[in-house]
Amino acid sequence: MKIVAVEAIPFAIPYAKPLRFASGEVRTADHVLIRVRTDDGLTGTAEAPPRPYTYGETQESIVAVIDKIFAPQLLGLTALERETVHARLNRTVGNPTAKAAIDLALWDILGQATGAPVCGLLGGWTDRMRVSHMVGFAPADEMVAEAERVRDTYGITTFKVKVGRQPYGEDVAACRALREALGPGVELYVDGNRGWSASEAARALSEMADLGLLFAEELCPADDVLGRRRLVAGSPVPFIADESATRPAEVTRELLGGSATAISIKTARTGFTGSQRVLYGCEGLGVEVVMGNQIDGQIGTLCSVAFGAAHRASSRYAGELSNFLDMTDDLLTEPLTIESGTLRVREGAGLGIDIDPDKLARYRQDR
Ligand code: MUC
Ligand code: MG
Repeated sequence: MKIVAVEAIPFAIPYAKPLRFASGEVRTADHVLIRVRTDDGLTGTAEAPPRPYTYGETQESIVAVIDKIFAPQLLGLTALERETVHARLNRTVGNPTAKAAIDLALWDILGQATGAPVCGLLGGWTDRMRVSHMVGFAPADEMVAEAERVRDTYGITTFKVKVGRQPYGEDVAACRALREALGPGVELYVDGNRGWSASEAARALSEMADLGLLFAEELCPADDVLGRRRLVAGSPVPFIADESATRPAEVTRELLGGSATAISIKTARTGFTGSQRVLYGCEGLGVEVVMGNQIDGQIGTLCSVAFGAAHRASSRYAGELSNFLDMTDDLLTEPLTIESGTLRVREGAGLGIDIDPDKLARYRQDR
C-alpha cells in the first residue's frame, strides 16, 4: 500500500441548471479528480471541488498544490500512515478540498485492500441516507416549482432554501411560498451563506417564526461573532455553522463561543479523517450535525453518503446529497440514483467509485 503516485486531473462538466446563492454561483463543475496509486496496483479515487468564495481554492490552485507540494511529500508513505500524511499536508495552511480529497482516496485504498466498504470501516451504521435538496435563488414561483418537481420525481421531502438576498423580504416570501405549497409534512431550513447582517437575519427569522424551520445556517458573516451569538441566543431554531467552522478547531470555537448550535460536516473539506474528528467532538458535546454538500458531483456525493450512513449521529437528519442532479453528466460508469427520497451507499470494497474512461477523456481539461 505504498503511495507511488498522486494525480490531480482537472475536468469540467456543465450544469444544466446553475445553483445561485449569496456568496456565489456554480455553472460548471470545474472539479479535480484525485487518484492515489499504490505499489500493489490499487487506485484510490476522490474529487476536489474548488469553492473560491468559501476557501480561496481554484481548479488551478488545487492541481498546483497537489503536483508541487503534496504529491512529493506523500510518495513512499503507505495508506496506513494517515497521521503522517496529515502532518505533512498540514505543513501547508489552507487548501482544504485538496487535502480532503487525498484523505478520501486513502480510505478508498484501505477499503479495497481489506475487501471492505469504506462505510463499514468508518462505522457501518446503515446503508442509506435520506436526501435533502438545495433550492437556489430564483423567483419564488420557480423555487416552488423546482421543489415540487424534486419531491415528485425523487421523493425528497427535505429542502434547504438559499437565503441571504437583499432586501431579505424576497427570501422570506420564497420560504413562505414553499411552506404553503409543500405543506407541513416537508422539512424546510435556510442557508444564508453570510449574506445578511445579524439584524437583518434577526428580522427575517422573526418574520419566518411560523414556518417551522428545521435549522438556520450561516445567515451572517463569520466575523460578526457577537451578532451571531445574539441570534443564536434569541432563536429557537438551531443554528448550523458551515463556512465559520471548516476545521475541528473552528468547530470547537464556534460551539464554545455560543455562535452555533449545530454543525455542517462536509467530507469534501475534512475528508473522512477530519470529519470523524468533527463528528466525535460534536457527539461528545451533545451537538447535532448535518451532512452538508460542497456542491459535489457524484464522486463527492458517494463519499458524503458513505460517511453519513456510517454513523448514527450523521445519518439522523437528511443529508445534502442531490446537487449532482443538476449536472449534465458525470464521470461514474454507473450513475447514482435517488429513489423514495433516499440515496444508498455503494456496495463492494472501498468507495465503489468506478470512473468511465470515455467520460474522463471527454471532460478532462489537461489534454
Ligand atoms: C452550502 O451549504 O453553503 C455553497 C457554498 C459553499 O461553500 O457550499 C455550498 C453549499
Ligand atoms: Mg452552507
